[in-house]
Amino acid sequence: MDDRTGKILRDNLSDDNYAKLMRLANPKLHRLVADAVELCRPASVFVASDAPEDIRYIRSKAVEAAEEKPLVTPGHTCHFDGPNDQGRDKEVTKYLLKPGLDLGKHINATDREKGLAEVRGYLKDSMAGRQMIVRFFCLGPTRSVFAISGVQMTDSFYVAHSEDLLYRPGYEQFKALGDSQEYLCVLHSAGRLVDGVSADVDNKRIYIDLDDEVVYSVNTQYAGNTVGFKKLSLRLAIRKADREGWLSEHMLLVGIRGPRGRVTYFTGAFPSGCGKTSTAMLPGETIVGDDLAYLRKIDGEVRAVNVESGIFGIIRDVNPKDDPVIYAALTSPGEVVFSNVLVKDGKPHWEGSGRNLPDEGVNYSGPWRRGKKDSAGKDLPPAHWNARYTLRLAGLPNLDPHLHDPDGVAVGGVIYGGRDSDTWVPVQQSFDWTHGVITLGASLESETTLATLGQAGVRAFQPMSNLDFVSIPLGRYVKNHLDFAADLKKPPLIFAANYYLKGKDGKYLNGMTDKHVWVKWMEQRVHDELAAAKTPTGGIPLYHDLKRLFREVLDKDYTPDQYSSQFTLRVVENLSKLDRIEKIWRTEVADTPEVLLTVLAEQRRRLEDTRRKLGDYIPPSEFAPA
Ligand code: OXD
Ligand code: MN
Repeated sequence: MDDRTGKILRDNLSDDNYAKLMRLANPKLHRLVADAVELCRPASVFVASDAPEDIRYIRSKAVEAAEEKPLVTPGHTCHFDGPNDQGRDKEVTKYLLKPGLDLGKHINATDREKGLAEVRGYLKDSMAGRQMIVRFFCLGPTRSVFAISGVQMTDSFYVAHSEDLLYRPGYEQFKALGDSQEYLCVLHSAGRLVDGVSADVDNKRIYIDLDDEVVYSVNTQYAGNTVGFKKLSLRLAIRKADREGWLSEHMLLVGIRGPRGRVTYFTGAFPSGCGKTSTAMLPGETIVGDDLAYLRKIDGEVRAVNVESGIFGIIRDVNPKDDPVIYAALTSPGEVVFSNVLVKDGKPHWEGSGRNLPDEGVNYSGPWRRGKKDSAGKDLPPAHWNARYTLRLAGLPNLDPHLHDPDGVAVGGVIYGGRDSDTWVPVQQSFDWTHGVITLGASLESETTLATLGQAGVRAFQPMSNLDFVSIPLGRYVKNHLDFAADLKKPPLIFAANYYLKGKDGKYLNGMTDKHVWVKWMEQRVHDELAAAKTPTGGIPLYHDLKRLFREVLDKDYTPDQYSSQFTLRVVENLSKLDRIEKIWRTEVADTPEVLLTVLAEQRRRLEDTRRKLGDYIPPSEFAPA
């Protein structure tokens, strides 16, 4: 350690905390902590090991500092973010790039020197009077080829506590790997607080320095902007995966039970707020993860792990009928942090819970009663659309036994899905890996939700549901997917799901629980047990298979009319979608792989030929089993 670093650390850390840091023999880490101390000037520094007393300390400080308020159910607390800090802020989330580097139009970036000066300017003295917490985590199972270490420095006990629920402890791993590891680093300050809430949200910045692999986040508390190992390190992991030949994805990981006790694993990429967690939590199935997955090829198979070990989920519409397992976890004693819900008499409330909402209480806007308006004069909802819960996977009755398996689980299928009211059928399977990556993954669109700030309900390009986090040129990102499994004897099958298709009357054509039938169909397709009808865009289920599955899975009748309206091929909408997607890949992305345009052109030709023969809207009965 150089003299200057040593002096800063000795002057600012108590003996105990200094010793904990020094046990990690990594000079770069010591410099990073010293730099953060010098920049942010905290009153003290707490270095957290994996010891239960350190974790308990953080949990109790989150309450003592009033960042979380205890609720009546033991273990439950509630945190509020400010009214303008209720979702990921894409506008102010940027990559810092050296001159000459360009990630293309779809990726938000700024000049490195300028950006560093700006964000470090906001971080200067930001922790005055507060404690800086230094925490270590392991992304992916420990002692695994998938594992990546991470260190977070933050002045928010809420952030540090949430991370404890969401990630595997990493101090011991960090110690074991010492100087022989690459790791990710996040520096966060909530900035000036008024009533426990970040006050300077206009100066919110989330900047990702691709050079030093450091993420800076300031003047915000919303976990999507501050819990560094969620979306912030996803961006750095995508670069690492690109260098090393694996994939870092915005994907759930779920085990689906098939006939004769078989379990088949699926990854699923859905944009935020589009059914990802509820797919991972389907009753009777097993959850490995609900948000982030690393995928590697091992011994000729695609294997995947959950980067995390907890859930930061959208609470809206969690009710005993649609999400029984989560609902039970949210209403029983146990460690849960609620955020931006309505609190009345120490109990959390949210929309779509199946219970009546009270007419008054406290929410992110302060005391609330029905009819309260926001600054634009609009009715303030009781709980925010993006209100959340944070909990550990451990303890959930449906937890998959392989969550911490160092080899991960073998992936049988990949699902892409967005919020699409008018184009894709509820479920379809691509013809092969390349066709799936291009026409399903790279062609994904989704209507925006309030998981990010801005207008909801606008159709947006969302390749692999990962556009917000891609940190390499987009063409290269897709090429990595094309190359990844194309050389495997049996690559995972690729499917698309659309839970949000509407009929002519504007009503959803499916119930929330129908997704369970689609994944059961996929499971049997992976094992070649069911036929599919071949349409110009992919394979779709046959009526009699769905009729059986609706009865078996949901104990529901499924009529030929339902099948026909849900699985009618909407040629007009599919062609318009191709126009939009082709235009983007042709004109807005500089390094689009040639094969992507060829495969889209083939899809167009198939759609146009079929349209000439069968018209604009083609019922599924017109398509023969392949
Ligand atoms: C999330 C998100 O919180 O994608 O998972 O916003
Ligand atoms: Mn997500």
